Amino acid sequence: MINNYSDFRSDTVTRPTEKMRKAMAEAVVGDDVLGDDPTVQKLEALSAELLGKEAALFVPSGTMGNSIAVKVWTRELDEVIVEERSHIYNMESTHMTFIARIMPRPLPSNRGAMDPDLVEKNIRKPSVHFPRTSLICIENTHNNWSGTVVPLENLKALREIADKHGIKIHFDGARVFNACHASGVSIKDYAAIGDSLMFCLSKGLSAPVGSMLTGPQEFIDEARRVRKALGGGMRQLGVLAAPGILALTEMRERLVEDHQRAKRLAKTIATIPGIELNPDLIQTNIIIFDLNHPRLTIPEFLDELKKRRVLALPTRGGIRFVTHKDIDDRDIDRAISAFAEILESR
Ligand code: TLP
Repeated sequence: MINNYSDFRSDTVTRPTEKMRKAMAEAVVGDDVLGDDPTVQKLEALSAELLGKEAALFVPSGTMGNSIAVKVWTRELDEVIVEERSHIYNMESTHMTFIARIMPRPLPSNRGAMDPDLVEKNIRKPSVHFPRTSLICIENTHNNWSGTVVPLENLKALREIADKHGIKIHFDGARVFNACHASGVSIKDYAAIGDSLMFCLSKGLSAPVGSMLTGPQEFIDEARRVRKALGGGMRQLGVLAAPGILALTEMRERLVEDHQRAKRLAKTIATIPGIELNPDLIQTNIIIFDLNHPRLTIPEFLDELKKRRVLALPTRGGIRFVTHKDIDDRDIDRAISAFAEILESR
């Protein structure tokens, strides 16, 4: 509960823990643009080691991590294969064209899993007429597919195709640790799929700010230059890296609780008339459902929820609820009562 609201809008709303605030106050810092902030170095080394990558870079946001990756892996006149509902394609304010100046090629999928044959068919043959396909972007868990875990077998098949054609893969792993818990796949196995992988510290892991971009040393060296060019070079960054270290070392295990609460919420609201949701599809901490009510639109329903101190967001495909550290069992109960009260009284 935050300020007496049950805030299901996103796991980005999580407040830093008391321990994180203390670590921020006490962080040993240097000047990270000059390369001598020891706390940032520790976080970057820890991230690289955890994922089995050569190096890592602290970036202000997931969006900047993704935009840097696309910029470094591509050249102008290139094309990048993306999944049609992916965050990188739909929700990052066009950085693909604005920063990297490449063309995205969106492909349909089965709940986030792109058909490997279709991906291969969409890799351009060399021709003066065509853009050059240089990158495939994948997302796991998949936000707009209701936090779905994309099967490892599918990702491995995409990796094989990328290798066959000499193409890179960038992995948007904003919530990859949620995927690890739900599937039992190790973080190293997921990281091995991508030439680069970005994960967020500031979502379920509850750090106030920041994401990590990981990959080969040469890629990270170039990524550091692009981060500076985008205005993302930060000075006494250790104050933000310190809670990031706690996010990585202490907050991963508890993500399981978020998944359990999301399942309980989904199972109960799915039985309420007007809610269109298959609760069996909820694997992690994101629930997306549609509203089918004769007298209530989605904005009206969200307003009614707000009156009952429950916050959620409209999204593609309906309404999104996200569980996280600052949602406890009472918040779930409050949301369930609010649903019942609003929908059963009309
Ligand atoms: N997602 C946010 C909003 O942008 C919608 C959210 O509330 O879910 N990749 C994925 C899969 C994401 O879900 C997000 C953020 C990002 C990248 C970007 O991260 P930030 O917000 O740090 O730029």
